[in-house]
Amino acid sequence: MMPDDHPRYKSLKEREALIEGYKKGITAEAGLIAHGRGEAFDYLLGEVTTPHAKFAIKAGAAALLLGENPVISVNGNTAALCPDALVELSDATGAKLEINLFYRSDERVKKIEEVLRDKGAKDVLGPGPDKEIEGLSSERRKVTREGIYKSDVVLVPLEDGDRTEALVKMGKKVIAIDLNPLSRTAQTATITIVDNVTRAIPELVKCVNELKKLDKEELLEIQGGFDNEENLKDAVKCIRKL
Ligand code: PTJ
Repeated sequence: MMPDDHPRYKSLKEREALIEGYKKGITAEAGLIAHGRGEAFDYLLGEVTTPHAKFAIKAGAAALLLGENPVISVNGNTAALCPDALVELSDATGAKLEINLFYRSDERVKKIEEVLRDKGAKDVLGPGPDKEIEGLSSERRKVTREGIYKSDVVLVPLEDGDRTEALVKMGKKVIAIDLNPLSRTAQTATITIVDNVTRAIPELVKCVNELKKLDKEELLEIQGGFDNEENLKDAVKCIRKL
C-alpha cells in the first residue's frame, strides 16, 4: 500500500498502474521500459506542465476542434495510465478512439477495448483493422478505414517515429504527446506536446472545453500561430536550465 504522503506518490502510482496494466495484459512488457524513459525526461522537466507544453496543448486542442475526422490513437500505456481522460477527450471533441498497438495481438486489443468501454466509451475502433498505412512494416500499420485511415487529425500519445512520419506523409495533422523533445516523433509531428500523458490529456480536455466557445477563424489563428520547431527548442531550453 502506497502512503499518500510519499513525496513521489504520483510517480509511484503511475508505476503501479502500469505494472497492473502489464499483469492484466493491457500494457506491453516494453511499455514499462518506455515509461522509465519518459519518467527521466519528466524529472528533468520538473514534473509539471510547462508553458511550452501549455502552448502546444492549446494548439492541439484547436486542431482537434477544427478536424473533420479527428482520431485519438490508444496504446497499452495510455490505456493503463489515463483511460478516463481518453474517453473524456473523445466525448469533448467528438474524436474517435482507435486502438493501435506496436506489439499488437487480438487479445490485447480486446482487453484495451474493455477498459475503454468500462470508462464509458461507446464506439471503439481497432479490432478487425481493414486498412494499412503505406510504407510502414510494423504492426502499427494496421488501422481502420473509418478511423485513422480517413482521419485528418490524429492524436498520438507515446508513439514511434516511423508511424508519425508515415501519418504526416499521408497529409494528416499529427498531435504527439512525448516527454522526449528529441525523439523522432517529437521532431516529426505537426504539434508536439512535451508533457506526461497523465497531465496532458486532462489538460487537453479542459482546453477543448474552453476553446469550444471560439469561432472557426479564432481557432485557425491559434493553430496557425504555433511553430513546432520553435516550441521544441523551448522544451530543450527548459531542460538545459536545470
Ligand atoms: O502498447 P504498444 O504495444 O503500442 O507499445 C507501446 C510502447 C510504448 C511500448 C511503444 O510505443 C514504444 O516502444 O514506444 P517508444 O518508442 O519507447 O517511445 C515511447 C516515447 O514516449 C519515448 O520518447 C518516451 O520518452 C515517451 N514517454 C514514455 N512515457 C510517457 C512518454 N511520453 C509522455 N507521457 C508518458 N507517460
